[in-house]
Amino acid sequence: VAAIAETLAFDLYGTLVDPIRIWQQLERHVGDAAVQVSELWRQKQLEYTFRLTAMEQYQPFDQVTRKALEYALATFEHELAEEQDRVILAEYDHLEPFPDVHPGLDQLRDAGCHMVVLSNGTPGMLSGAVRSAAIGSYFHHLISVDEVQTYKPAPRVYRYAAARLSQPIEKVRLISSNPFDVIGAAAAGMQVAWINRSGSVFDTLGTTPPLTARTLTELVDRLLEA
Ligand code: LAC
Repeated sequence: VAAIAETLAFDLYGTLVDPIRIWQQLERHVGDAAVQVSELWRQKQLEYTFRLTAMEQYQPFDQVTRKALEYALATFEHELAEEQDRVILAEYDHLEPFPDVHPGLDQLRDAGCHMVVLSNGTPGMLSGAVRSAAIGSYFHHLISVDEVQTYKPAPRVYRYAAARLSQPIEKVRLISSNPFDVIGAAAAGMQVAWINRSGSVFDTLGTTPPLTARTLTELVDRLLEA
């Protein structure tokens, strides 16, 4: 295998593990509304992080995730008993990896990439998620924004990650499916790659990154060409 001498910082939710497929666990509680609830849950979760950052405040991601779930359920006129709520939130630490994740990470590791996770999740959420998805061994560190008490896409997050890696920021590449994360990392001076599994339109707030791939296995080819 040809060598790729890169330091890669991976986003977690939406990039390595799928936060929408949790609708399968929601279905027995909310029936047909499950997909819509899971989508609104994710949307509200991110909106709350952006708002906290704008307010220069911080609440840990597990709390933000719980509050966003309550909002999404209430919107579809569902209220769950505390125990059901707890069960669903526990499922959030067992999200499924996308099918290309294991083969992609295998190839990137074999090519010599130095890989870490950089995520909004709390340290507990990160270790739970990577353990459940069986991807922990690929990563040298699980870097949580909790260590700087502010959310992506604040530049402080990306600068902190580069400092943790003892690398100049322009030597680190953020790998994310979330355009807001890609644009934020690029604005802070990182290299980036966008994983666009669903063939979406990139956010018009920024320019589509030159390095875009549909899957992590395709990312390997793109990095070899670069
Ligand atoms: C994360 C969110 C942004 O993992 O998906 O940081």
